[in-house]
Amino acid sequence: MARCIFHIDLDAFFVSVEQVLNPKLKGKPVIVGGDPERRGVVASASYEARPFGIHAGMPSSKARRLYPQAIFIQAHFPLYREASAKFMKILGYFSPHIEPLGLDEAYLDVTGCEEPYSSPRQLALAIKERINKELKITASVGIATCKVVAKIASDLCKPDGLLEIAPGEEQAFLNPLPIAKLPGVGEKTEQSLKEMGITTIGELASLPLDMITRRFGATGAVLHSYARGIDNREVEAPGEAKSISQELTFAHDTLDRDFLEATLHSLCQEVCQELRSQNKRAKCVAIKLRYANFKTITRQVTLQEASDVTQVIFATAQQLLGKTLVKKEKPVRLIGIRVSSLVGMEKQLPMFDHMVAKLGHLDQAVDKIRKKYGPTAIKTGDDIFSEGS
Ligand code: TTP
Ligand code: MG
Repeated sequence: MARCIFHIDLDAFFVSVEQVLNPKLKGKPVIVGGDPERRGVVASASYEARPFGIHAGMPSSKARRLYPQAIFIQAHFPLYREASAKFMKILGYFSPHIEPLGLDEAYLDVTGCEEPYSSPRQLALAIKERINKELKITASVGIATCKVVAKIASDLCKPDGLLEIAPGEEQAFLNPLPIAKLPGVGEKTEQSLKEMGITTIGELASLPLDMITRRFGATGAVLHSYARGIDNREVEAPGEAKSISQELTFAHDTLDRDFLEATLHSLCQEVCQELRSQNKRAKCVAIKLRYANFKTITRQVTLQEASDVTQVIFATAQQLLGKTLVKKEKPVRLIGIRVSSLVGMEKQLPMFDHMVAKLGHLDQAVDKIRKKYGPTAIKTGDDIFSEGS
């Protein structure tokens, strides 16, 4: 059965909270952010300010130059946190499967949860109405069979929108959109894709996979898959995960060992980054392979000591892959990694191994940079090797 995923995002969140407290600000060009005099940046701009080219991340001084009449307000984070908690609580009334992303957005898996509503659309309207009634803030909702398409849909229908992409319509919906609309495509990737003559998501989707992986490594394979409307990621509450997994189906079956390892490395990076963001370590590492004939196997191993270090998890997964490939020489159509038996930081053993401790620090630095500048902002030696090969 096709899944039904909602992506819900509050409109101009910080500004909207300020407008609830001070209704005189409604319908006006309002900017919440740092002081224009003190090199501050725009955090949130009302929709009235956006036609003037004002957007989040822009220096407040530039925003003031573009629109001197705009009303500038300093951010009040405790208020936004309070509104965010209420928002998440409302979502919890409609589905137990919530994955919050930041303060003002969340994925909801509502597969089979429509009762008593007649359709996902009616359910989404009920959620929007409840948010509006309780918070006095409008929300936009994207509905699709997977996360990435739902997220793009909510972005496109803002503000106060609702956009449903029917099962099977994903590719037609994505095709004409500019490449920058694809989550994971930051400014640098957009520029590189443009240099390859790719400006729309459809153009990326129709490009041979190996052209993308040669240029962007395994991250490119994930973007290529998203561009085709394929995203198997589950909606998962961060605190509840019993396991964390990532997998990728290739457009063409492959026997290329280097390519499989490079993909596995990229998947390990994503999984370990998620582990670290949840302050967890894993004791169990498993790989999954699906062959061209759809036969699927998993191989797993228990670590001596739980870890969240990318190099440790990858080295383990690589060994499992090596052992599996020795026995079977069949083309592979899917590769995946899963870590389980998760333990919290409180159960962590002291890190005696100096080398592992160093790798842990390296991971933390990489996480910070990726969080700030996007998944392709920094590459490790393995990524660069896989791009060049
Ligand atoms: P967004 O949902 O990206 O932006 P928004 O809610 O202001 O506007 P939209 O209608 O397009 O959803 O981010 C949510 C809040 O997070 C935003 O109100 C302020 C904060 N934020 C920052 O502090 N800095 C940023 O660069 C961004 C993008 C958001
Ligand atoms: Mg928002």
